[in-house]
Amino acid sequence: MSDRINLNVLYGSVPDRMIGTRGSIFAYLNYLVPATRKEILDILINGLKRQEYRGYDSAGVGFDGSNEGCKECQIKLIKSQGKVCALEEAVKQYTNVCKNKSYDIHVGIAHTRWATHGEPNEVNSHPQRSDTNNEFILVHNGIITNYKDIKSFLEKKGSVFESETDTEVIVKLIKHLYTTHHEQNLSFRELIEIAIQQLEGAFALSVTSIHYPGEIVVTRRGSPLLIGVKSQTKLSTDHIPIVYSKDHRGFISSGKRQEEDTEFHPIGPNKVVEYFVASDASAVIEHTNQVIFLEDDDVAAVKNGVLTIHRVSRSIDDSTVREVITLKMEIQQIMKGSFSSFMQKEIFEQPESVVNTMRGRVNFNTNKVVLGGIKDFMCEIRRCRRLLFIACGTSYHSAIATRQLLEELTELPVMVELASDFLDRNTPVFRDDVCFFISQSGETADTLMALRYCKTRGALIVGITNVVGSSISRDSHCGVHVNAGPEIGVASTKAYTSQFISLVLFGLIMCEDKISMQERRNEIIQGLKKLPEQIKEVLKMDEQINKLASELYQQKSLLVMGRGYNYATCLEGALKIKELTYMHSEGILAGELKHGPLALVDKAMPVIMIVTRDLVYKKCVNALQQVKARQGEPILICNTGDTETQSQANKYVEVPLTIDCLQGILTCIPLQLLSLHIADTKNLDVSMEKK
Ligand code: UD2
Ligand code: MG
Repeated sequence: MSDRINLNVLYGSVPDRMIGTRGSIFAYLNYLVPATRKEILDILINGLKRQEYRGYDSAGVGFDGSNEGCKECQIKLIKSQGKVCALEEAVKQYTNVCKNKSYDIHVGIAHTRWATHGEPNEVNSHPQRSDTNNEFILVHNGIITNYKDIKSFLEKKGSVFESETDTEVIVKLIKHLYTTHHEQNLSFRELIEIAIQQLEGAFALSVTSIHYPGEIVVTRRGSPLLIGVKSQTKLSTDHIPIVYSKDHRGFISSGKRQEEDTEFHPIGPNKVVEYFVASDASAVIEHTNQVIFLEDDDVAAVKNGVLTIHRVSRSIDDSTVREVITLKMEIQQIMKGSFSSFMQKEIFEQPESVVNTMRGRVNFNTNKVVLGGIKDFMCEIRRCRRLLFIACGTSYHSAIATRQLLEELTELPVMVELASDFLDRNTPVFRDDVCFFISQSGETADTLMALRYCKTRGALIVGITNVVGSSISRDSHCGVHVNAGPEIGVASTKAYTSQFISLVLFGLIMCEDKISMQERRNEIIQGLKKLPEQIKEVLKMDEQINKLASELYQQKSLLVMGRGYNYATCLEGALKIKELTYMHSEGILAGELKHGPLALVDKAMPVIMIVTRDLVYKKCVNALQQVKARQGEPILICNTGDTETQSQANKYVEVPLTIDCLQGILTCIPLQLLSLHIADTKNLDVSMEKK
């Protein structure tokens, strides 16, 4: 363990991962849109519910709590441990008084917290406050790494802390700066800009204050945050210009006030408007599809109903506007919508989910790949002696699918292990090993146990997970969130393709400095770029695959054969079929055919063979001949327009040709669809959801 820390000191600072806050933020500001207290609180609570999948263990809201004849509690905080419905209950108790009180202008903020520093109790929940009058309140996701320094500074100035969180230092710092800069009459936004310049680490913040009624300031660095805009009048532009504080006024705390830049803004003053701030778009989509994704260090402020986005200073590659994006995504993204099951929905989401995996990580113009979650650890990873990939089920298949490529690109020994077997064997693990743990949920018990086993032996632990805040994500030293979006269907589909791509991206980073590999690297990156369109092509085969399913559903058994890069597809396809249709199915390495499995093949045995145009094509055709020699009638998964191969079988499904190492992403989708349709045809319920 101490060695690990030393390495980190040598190779760049690594933030203390064990503190900070995950969970989600939701805020609502209505401007000249009258809303009752009850309506406002319903919107806030619902915003939290939409983001529950992000994981949390306590929740809270802050809103105007003043009641008729009672001035003292202008901002009211209600917080509770446990689920959002517990908070909802607490809110109901409170709003029995004056629940119909109506506001033309109101700001409310809400939060779910995943306790990583300080227990999940009410005091540690957000909003955190500056003082017992709740003058400033704030919700935060992320980690403030220098909170101890700020805390001792503030304690010297007389602040008294009530929680164990790093978050409380931010809000107390804001109050401190408000007091010390009082004569400068700072705007709310200027105040927050000064405060965040003192912060190190990662954050997404939403702040409100009794000193700035009807205003909100939100900002981020390293944690996601977006703003939804809902206005009756059409927005006059689709972008919001960024205002650079230094361009305009020399230096931020010069004291000279600048008029708010209303002339830049699509929503003029005194127009009716509502703003929704959230960590995830799924929370705002039911209110509006006009969304602005904030970038790191953007400071967005709403004052008099006008939204402006500021940056303290300009760097060279900064874009000067933030687009107002019209989300195509409907609430269907969180709800099943017209799909018959979540699994079907998730299969059809893959053109988008693979983009989300690559978003912000792959630059297709410069062929540069960045994985923010492991970049600080790359030196250590490059120096390792061996890479281990440990997982179960589908996640294991994603490692099988990329093993050959990872061996090629990293030139390191690569081991791919099933977690249970790995533990059974007491496999030796060393300090100079790098161990990857792949899991959609991040909670897979065997994988988690293997993680702990490797961690105690001093290896570097890297997570590849879909669920932010999951156990594997938290217990790993670093990692990659595959960002496939919530996967609710029990049978993993889009998480698989996203894990696959995440591992490919890792391989691409490992070889970025190897001159001899540049051509290959660039070819793969350009292949990735085309994938979403190609996945759409594969999904068009749905009807044809449905027909195949109706021919196969009464069979007892189904074999799936292939080799090379498509071997993982055979294993994954067979697993999907078993899992969903209760049919026996086996993924067979075509190279092993003559060592036994061929005995299973006869006229009656359905066989699916994957034969795509790569380096093992000839060998696959050879296996195809062997199957046919035994009266087998294989169904092929082959490349679009490959008539030579297609002529060898009566039935085939076409998938577009891509780079060899990515072909498995396209060949696995017909098998996802096939298993779904067989299950449907057999009237089996695939709709059970993950719990
Ligand atoms: C982060 C933000 C993303 C966006 C982006 C902008 C999160 C969760 N991600 O994405 O929303 O703002 O920055 O550049 O806020 N980690 C583990 N184990 C795992 C997976 C992840 O420890 O299994 C860690 C990882 O080392 C990193 C953090 O979690 O510290 C976030 O990982 P990521 O893959 O989401 O990071 P990134 O930079 O792509
Ligand atoms: Mg982690």
